[in-house]
Amino acid sequence: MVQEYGLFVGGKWRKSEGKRFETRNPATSEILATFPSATKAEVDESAHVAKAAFEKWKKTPAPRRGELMLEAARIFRRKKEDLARVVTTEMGKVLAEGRGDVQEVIDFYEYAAGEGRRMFGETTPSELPNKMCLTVRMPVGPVGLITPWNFPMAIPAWKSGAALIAGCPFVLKPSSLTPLCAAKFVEVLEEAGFPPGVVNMLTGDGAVVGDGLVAHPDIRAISFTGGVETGKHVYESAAKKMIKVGLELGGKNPILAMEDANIELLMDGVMFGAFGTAGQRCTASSRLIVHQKIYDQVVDELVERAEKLRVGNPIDPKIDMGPVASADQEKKVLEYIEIGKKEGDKLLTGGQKLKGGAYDKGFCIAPTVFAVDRTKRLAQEEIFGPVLSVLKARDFDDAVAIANSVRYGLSSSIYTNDLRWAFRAMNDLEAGITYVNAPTIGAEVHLPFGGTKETGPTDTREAGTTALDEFTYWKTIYVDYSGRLQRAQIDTEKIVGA
Ligand code: UN1
Repeated sequence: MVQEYGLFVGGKWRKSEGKRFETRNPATSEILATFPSATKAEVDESAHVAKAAFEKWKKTPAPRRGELMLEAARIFRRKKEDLARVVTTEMGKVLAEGRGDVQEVIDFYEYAAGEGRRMFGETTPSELPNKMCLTVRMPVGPVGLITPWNFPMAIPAWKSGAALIAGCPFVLKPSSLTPLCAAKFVEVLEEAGFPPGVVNMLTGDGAVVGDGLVAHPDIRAISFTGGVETGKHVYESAAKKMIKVGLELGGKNPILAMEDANIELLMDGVMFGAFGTAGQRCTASSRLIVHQKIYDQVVDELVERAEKLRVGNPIDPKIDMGPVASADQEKKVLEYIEIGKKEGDKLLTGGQKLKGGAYDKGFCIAPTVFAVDRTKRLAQEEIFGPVLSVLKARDFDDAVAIANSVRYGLSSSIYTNDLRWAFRAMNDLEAGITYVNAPTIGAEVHLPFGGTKETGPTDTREAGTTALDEFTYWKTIYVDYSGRLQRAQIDTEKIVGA
């Protein structure tokens, strides 16, 4: 019996008037559960419910909000293994990475809970006597969270954790490829005991639920992670309504390999960065920019390593890389492989869908490496699959020029033991994140996560204390306890006691 889920609105799972859709295991095609496509009326209702809940939630002291989040973190910890299996089964990343996804939820909820006892503002002297000035963060109101399928629990946790501690009820709209992960996530929040209406989840079409939330007058901020084209659309619609919008829109993240790099370390990093989560990360290492002096050696080792990766059902602990997430995703990646071939890029290994036996039921693509020229589409466009483009650089400056030649700017990395190159890279790479001697993935929850250029035009940052900026505005407060009218900029001669 396939489980049929409803919508989570106002603290209850409820039926929907909308059509149902299935979610499947991308390794086996097995149907895992069915979900409703919420209707416009249901979007309206959830926004109203969130708005009603806002009045109480914003008045709940932030440390109390944090206690509920700590309770949720405890439940996530207890259920970690089961939840990790849901991530692996529905999304297709290997189990170790599924566990990582859930661990990121625990880490961020614990971290954000603590923010309830900090959430620091500033106090500063007034220019007038017997007057004080301070700044406090205020919650913007109910918010909409639109999340992708590649980190199906971690990204909802980053967004919801920041919203909750800030005092904002939310309506989560998860990707239609991973609604089961989102439902399991919401079930934990339900068990933790958040007040009705603070946590809401609607599954369904982007055009109805996503657009509906962005446009709804009660929704006061949107946080979106996904592709650039959808991100532009969200940005435009949010601008029409003049609300806050946080965007995290992908990358074409480079690893720079300098001539003195530790090759063994580099190879370990490239394998994890490029082929972990089958390359389906905004932070995937999708370009390897190699100094000409070590280029041939690096390419040989890369091909050897890529060919050793065991691809298959990610629930099997012997497997290194799972399938891509869906038939559409597979089609898109295979199209890019064809584009590479047509544009004359040199296919070094992989380049095809894996077929035969169990492979015929899933969407496995061989780990693929192309030698690519810097202007080609495979060197410029985000593929979101197990396809790595290798580029040859003349020297450090050339490597940086290649790295910065794309429209994205999320993560970046350099492998070198020379301090000069390491520090210059930290300055010169146009990206929200730079790693030294580590691949482009590995973000920790207490540091800001986000990018520049088309990755993050709103300059918002998830995780870290910066996460609060997405869901709060600053209020500046002046308290005059002098008992008389004091005029800033005008009463300049007044001195205490005068
Ligand atoms: C993403 O790539 O979509 O280390 C998010 C990282 C992860 C999060 C990645 N924790 O970069």
